[in-house]
Amino acid sequence: MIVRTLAEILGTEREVHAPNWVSRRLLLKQDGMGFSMHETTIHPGTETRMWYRHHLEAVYCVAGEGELEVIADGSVHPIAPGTLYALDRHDRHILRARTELRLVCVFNPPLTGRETHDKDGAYPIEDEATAS
Ligand code: 9YT
Repeated sequence: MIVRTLAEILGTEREVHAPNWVSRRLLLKQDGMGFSMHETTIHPGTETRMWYRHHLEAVYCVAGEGELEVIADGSVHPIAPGTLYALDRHDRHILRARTELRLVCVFNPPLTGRETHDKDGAYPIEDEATAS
């Protein structure tokens, strides 16, 4: 059984900062669940372009206001508490935070720890990460 709190993660290796966000990685590959689970805070006024080529991600908003643009069709969806989006087609997308967004994010396959976005807004798969 794993019991863990956000407070335990703050300031540790499981807290990863990027220019537009900070990700607290509650569950990682090494925890053996088959997925990783993070609490991600997106900074207000930011726009983040992402394309998780190697991962599926589901995102559930618990606080804040923003919007999600799907590049393929140009559709724009409001993001607010209670809204989930799932990138089931590795969709290229842009996330805009009007206010600070607090999101619960799940990745399959699980992240291993310190990943941050590459130039395309992707995370590497493990083989790429260990090769570089
Ligand atoms: C919504 C999103 O993907 N934000 C980027 C950070 C990512 N969720 C993470 O690593 O926690």
